[in-house]
Amino acid sequence: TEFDTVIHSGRIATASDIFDADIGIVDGRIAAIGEKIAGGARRIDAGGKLLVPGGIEAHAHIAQESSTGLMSADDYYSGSVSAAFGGNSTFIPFAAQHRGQSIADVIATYDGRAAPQSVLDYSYHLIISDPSAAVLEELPGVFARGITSFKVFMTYDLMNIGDGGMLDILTVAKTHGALTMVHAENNDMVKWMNKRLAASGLTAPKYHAISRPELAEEEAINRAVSLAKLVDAALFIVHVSTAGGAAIVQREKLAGTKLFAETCPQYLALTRNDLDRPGMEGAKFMCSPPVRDAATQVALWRHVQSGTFESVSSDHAPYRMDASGKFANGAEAPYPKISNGMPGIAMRLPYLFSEGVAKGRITLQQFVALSSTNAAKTFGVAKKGTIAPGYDADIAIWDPEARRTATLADQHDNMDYTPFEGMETEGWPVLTMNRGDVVVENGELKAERGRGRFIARNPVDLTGKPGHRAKELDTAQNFGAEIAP
Ligand code: DUC
Ligand code: ZN
Ligand code: ZN
Ligand code: ZN
Repeated sequence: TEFDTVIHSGRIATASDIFDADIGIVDGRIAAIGEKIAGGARRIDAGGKLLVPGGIEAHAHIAQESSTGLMSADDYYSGSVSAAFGGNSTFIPFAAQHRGQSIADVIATYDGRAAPQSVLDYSYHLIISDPSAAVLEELPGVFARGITSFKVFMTYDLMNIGDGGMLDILTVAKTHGALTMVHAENNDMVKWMNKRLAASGLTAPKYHAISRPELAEEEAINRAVSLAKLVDAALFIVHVSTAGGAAIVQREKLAGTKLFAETCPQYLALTRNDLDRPGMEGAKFMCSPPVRDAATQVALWRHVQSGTFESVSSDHAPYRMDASGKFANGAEAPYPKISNGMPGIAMRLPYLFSEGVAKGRITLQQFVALSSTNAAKTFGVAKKGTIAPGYDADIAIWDPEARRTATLADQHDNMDYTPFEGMETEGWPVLTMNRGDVVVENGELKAERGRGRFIARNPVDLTGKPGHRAKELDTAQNFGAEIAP
């Protein structure tokens, strides 16, 4: 075989194995893995470093308007570049429907934003804020295009679709093998807290953390799981931030529920004390659900270790500390009017490697599973997520010994801060490859704007998740009556 590229002298790590071998690449695919591979138009010396599947970032807000119309700071160029510097080969941001928009228009809009700009392969999860009959009728066309996951909200007045709307979405998703992702926070509990805090004149950024109680997440996760179980549909809980919420996920997985979940570095690394800074600086650490406390961090790490979460995702939601972002409603805005979200797409993997692998909390194989392999499986990304013949050459070379201090410059995003500023990390991606193309090498961008391709995804794989229809929807237990699916 004539290889386009051979990566030699590296140590390959997958979700199952660690072994020393060379990789031969032809036409963007891994063509051979062997002890010594000769040839290659280009030979890349890995110098004994780690070769892992490039990260698959399954949760990022890129070129997305919030429900109030505010555009995120990163577009598909800066967002994909930042992801690549952080060791990711592929990402799956959201295409967001706002009320009244047709889904076809939403997808066309995001195609226009992504295709000319992305340096990495990409797909979208479709956010649905308005599950009208017309919208539900559009969904089969969305699956046909390989967009096989949705996100819905249980919170925010302009986004939440109510329990009935969720049942409609879950039912359509089930019919087509799609996965419904949910932002689980009880909207009325948050609004009630906001009212009480406002009545007491408590409007500083730190009160954002108080306004979204842990119980609001726990209640909503419980409810979301119950809705999914009624119709026996698959559900993915995004950005789990509480020990109680994670415990529900763990319990339901044990019971065979068709359930998946993620947490994010901010919930493992930051606490509500980070919001308690002079002036408005705490706004840097405002995201929803909010960061919690030290005990939560310990509990969430246990769940990362023991398999409650498929993935650790960034939830990159970049808003600058100025009128274009956090302070669109004024420099002194009360916390409910400060834009919600924090950046972190380039820090996800260095953080997880450093605090996870280097500190001995997780194995290297778990790192690969949590950063890439599980996202590929959960979201139906074929031919990515591992290093094996026939798979895309989506590979990151990691120097496990590199020590760095997190800086804004290292993020390569379009932000004016990083919430991880000053964090010491051990382990760093020195080269990122996507479909055989070197995208980032030794701190330099090597790829062209727009080289990334849209990835059509497969239906959700529910192997090992038996589930069960609620008895009232089970024909045999329902006086023999068929109820429309
Ligand atoms: N949900 C997210 O997933 N990200 C940012 C803010 C939010 O509400
Ligand atoms: Zn809009
Ligand atoms: Zn969310
Ligand atoms: Zn998000």
